[in-house]
Amino acid sequence: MNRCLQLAQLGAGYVAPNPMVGAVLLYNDTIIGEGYHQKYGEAHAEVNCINSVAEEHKQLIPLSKLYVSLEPCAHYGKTGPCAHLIVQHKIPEVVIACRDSFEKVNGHGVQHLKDAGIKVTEGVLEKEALDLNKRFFTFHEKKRPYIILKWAQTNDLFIANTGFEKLAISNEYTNRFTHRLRAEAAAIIVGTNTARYDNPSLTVRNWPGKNPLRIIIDKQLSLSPNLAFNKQDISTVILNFLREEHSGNIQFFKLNEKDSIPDQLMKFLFEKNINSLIVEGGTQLLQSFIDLALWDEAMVITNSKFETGTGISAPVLTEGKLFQHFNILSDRIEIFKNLKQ
Ligand code: AOF
Ligand code: ZN
Repeated sequence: MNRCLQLAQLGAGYVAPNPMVGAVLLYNDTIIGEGYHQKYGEAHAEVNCINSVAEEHKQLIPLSKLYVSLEPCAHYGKTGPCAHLIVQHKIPEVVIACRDSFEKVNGHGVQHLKDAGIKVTEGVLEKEALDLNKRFFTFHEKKRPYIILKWAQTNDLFIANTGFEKLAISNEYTNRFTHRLRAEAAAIIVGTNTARYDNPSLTVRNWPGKNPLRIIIDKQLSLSPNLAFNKQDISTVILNFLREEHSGNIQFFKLNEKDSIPDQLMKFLFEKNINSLIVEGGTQLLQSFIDLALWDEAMVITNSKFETGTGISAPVLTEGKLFQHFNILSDRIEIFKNLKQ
């Protein structure tokens, strides 16, 4: 199952909104096939695993055990049902890490296998498998994307200078790490001041992978057309009070004035099948998510060798359990999880 999880991760950044899934076929103690879900809309892990078995080993398939990091699907989506494929290949035993909470699959995959007389074992490395696909599970179970808050702060807890000028706080190695986080996210959002003064591109540059959908809050459409986000050919959505337009690279989503912006945003992202969101700043936007307890994970980067004495204060996390921490040179990276979610 560890090998399944390793394989699954090779799909990171390429399969969303689908989950990352890995599968391994074992004859006695020898792996005779392995595969993973490589790209959204293409073959599932089980299909690639079975197809990888060498010609001379094909007769061993009905004598082998299939390990898969997610319950095999039972529905006709962009591909056929994996549970049916397993039955057709007469695989006698299947070991699964966790169930698929997508409502068309949830439990039906396991039931289909059991009905065909296949021995099914569930829950092997379940915690790890649930964590690997935290974005997918949150989306299906909470009907909203997995939300990661991310910011970098000086050792004296500022995120920008008083005049909002750009502050390079984290080092280039940390930036590779955060760009990897971007490559694995479906969308990224910043507030108006951050777009205006920090002028971020919000692209993936220091790591291979796809750019997330960029979302900018600009209620009165007051941001300059010369800002970086207006200049590239990358899907972008401007949340605003004035205009609705759904064609081209830069689209406009009109907010209403009565519901909260985070609530409207969650609904919009769910409808667009966006299963993860990074909130990158500034303080005001981050704090509004914190105050609503509307977040799953927070990545806080503190450069211990950098102090400004004054500036725009960093957000303050009121809840959250420290889940992981490590240093990259003088940057301390802390990852908190919101246990209230
Ligand atoms: C599996 N193995 O490798 C994956 C599964 O549109 P489709 O046909 O690609 O189906 C997508 C759904 O299938 C997705 O929402 C999830 O429930 C499941 N993903 N299932 O058996 C896989 N990626
Ligand atoms: Zn499948």
